[in-house]
Amino acid sequence: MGNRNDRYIVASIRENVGWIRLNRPEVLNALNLQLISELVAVLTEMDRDENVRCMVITGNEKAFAAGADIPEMAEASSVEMLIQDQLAEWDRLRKLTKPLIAAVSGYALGGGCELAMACDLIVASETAVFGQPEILLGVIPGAGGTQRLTRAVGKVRAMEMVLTGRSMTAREALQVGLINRVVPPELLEAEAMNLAKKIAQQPPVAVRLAKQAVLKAMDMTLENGLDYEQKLFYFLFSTEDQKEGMRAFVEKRKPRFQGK
Ligand code: DAK
Repeated sequence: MGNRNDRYIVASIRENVGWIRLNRPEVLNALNLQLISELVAVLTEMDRDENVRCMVITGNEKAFAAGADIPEMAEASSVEMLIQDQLAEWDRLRKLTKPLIAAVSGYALGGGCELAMACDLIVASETAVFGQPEILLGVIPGAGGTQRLTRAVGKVRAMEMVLTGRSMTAREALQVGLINRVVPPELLEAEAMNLAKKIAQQPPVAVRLAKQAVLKAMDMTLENGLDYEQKLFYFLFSTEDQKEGMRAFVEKRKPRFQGK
């Protein structure tokens, strides 16, 4: 990574894992425009960095992120919101090719919950709280809350959360399939790091295509999705990592993946 001079993001790379901390604790990591733009910039940079195989976004013990910055948007007009086009920044998250893990402790509300759901996996501490309270502010979720939450937990649960603003505990979120696992707060970072390292050890081209294929399952018919998967599967037979992976199995040894 080049030199970065971010105000609200702390980023580092360890053992092929890009670690990104949202760092605006005085307002529970409220996602103002600058924070979002710094976050997207660092993720884009890590996505291109061949030393990075997986990325983790985390916050602090009290908050992953308590949503978009309310004072920043409170007096905005529709036209100002439109021209600002914050969604374009958020949309760049969808273009990332490497797996992204959200490590959530404390509040993941509104845009914070949407950010977690835009990640590929979610690890949470027992203190995590997920919710879409936008209705209480006179609006609705604006960065995927009505769509990703519904796909993750089903219509009736999403409807209740979006219509009443009620949030979910980490245990509930685990039970309904919104998140991957729950751990005590002191183990959150280690758990997220272990999961990230596990992914970082896999053959990167296959990881990239696997991510793409699973995401496509969200918006393709089964027939088109199966077709898409098959093409990617055949393509992987042109990689050295496929040869190495299968030969290593036959030779009863561990594979050494090169990312080719
Ligand atoms: N924005 C700005 N500041 C916030 C904030 C937020 N979302 N959440 C908390 N803070 C600030 C508080 O104002 C307070 O600041 P000071 O008063 O100390 O200066 C500080 O953080 C600590 O908060 P509290 O004193 O309230 O702490 P508590 O423990 O008592 O309560 C809480 C924690 C999370 C229950 C409470 O702070 C809260 O209800 N916060 C608001 C949660 C919320 O409504 N979030 C949804 C925001 S709307 C878009 C994409 C996304 C979005 C919009 C557009 N486009 C693509 C266009 C997303 C919208 C949203 O997320």
